[in-house]
Amino acid sequence: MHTILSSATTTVRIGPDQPFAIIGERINPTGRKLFSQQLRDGDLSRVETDVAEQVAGGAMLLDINMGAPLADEAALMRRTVTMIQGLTDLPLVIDSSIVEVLEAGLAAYQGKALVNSVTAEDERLESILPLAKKYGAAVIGLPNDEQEIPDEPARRLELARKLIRVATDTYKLAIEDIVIDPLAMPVGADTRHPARTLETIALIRDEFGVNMTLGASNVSFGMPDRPAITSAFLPIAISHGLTSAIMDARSPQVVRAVKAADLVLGRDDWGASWIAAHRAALARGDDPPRPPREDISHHQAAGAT
Ligand code: THG
Repeated sequence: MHTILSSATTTVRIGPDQPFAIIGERINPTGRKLFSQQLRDGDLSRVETDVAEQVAGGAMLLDINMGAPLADEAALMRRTVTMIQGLTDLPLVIDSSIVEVLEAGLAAYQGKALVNSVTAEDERLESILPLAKKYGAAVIGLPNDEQEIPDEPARRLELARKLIRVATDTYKLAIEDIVIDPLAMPVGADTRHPARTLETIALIRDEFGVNMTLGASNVSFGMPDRPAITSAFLPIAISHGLTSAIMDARSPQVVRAVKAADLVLGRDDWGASWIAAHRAALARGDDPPRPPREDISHHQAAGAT
């Protein structure tokens, strides 16, 4: 099953037999005081850097969220989508909890976008799925009811089932255009959260085989050394059936973990991408991804005694 997204010029295919789709999370004011203030002032200058850094890091799509408190989110979404489409050919994910903002983004967008997101609540399904249909977009479905996120994987599966049924039967979306978010929550809030997400991923893969995405940085939120946690979580999630993630594409550690997962799960024929990335890093003069020399001599010294 392939979810095909595009900009005016570039197509990205998401699927279990494809390289894992890295969606850059960074164009989002959550937790960024200065960026929030800039957005309230209508200043989009920071977006240019955020696009460049994520493209350089390996983003294959970009999530765009303009949810700064007290800002004109619809106007910002319209301007930002237009501006980013002049900076990069990567397809975009239009991220908002406000229907009018999603529509503003979709109206400005050239290509086939991914709408982020719709929940399993009737009123949300009724307002957002027709929009996705009207603009020929794909949509991320969150298996939560009311404002509650169910703990039980079986309940999340039930809500995913409802989402998929309503989207395909009532609104005639193609099942390929539905991407389910199994819901990733901070391990720091409850260490059982990641296991619930992983179990949900496996259940959804087994019943529907649809593409899935999640907010990978949510998992490590509030914890020290976030990249190490995300780098452990993502490859496990990928082996359970996750096919994309909204993640920090600027983190070499997290991006490498995903690329290594592609390699060992047979999604990088001959290791061609892995080796090409290594050669490109050498050509740029990047530090080689090896342990520091002191560690090596320490082990050698230990072995010698
Ligand atoms: N599912 C779906 N969409 C989503 C999420 C999800 N969109 C939003 C979010 N969750 C994913 N995006 C982010 C973006 C940033 C961070 C986490 C998730 C983040 N930012 C730093 C922080 O808040 O600490 C920023 C710190 C800084 O730069 O100063 O962690 O789950 N479908």
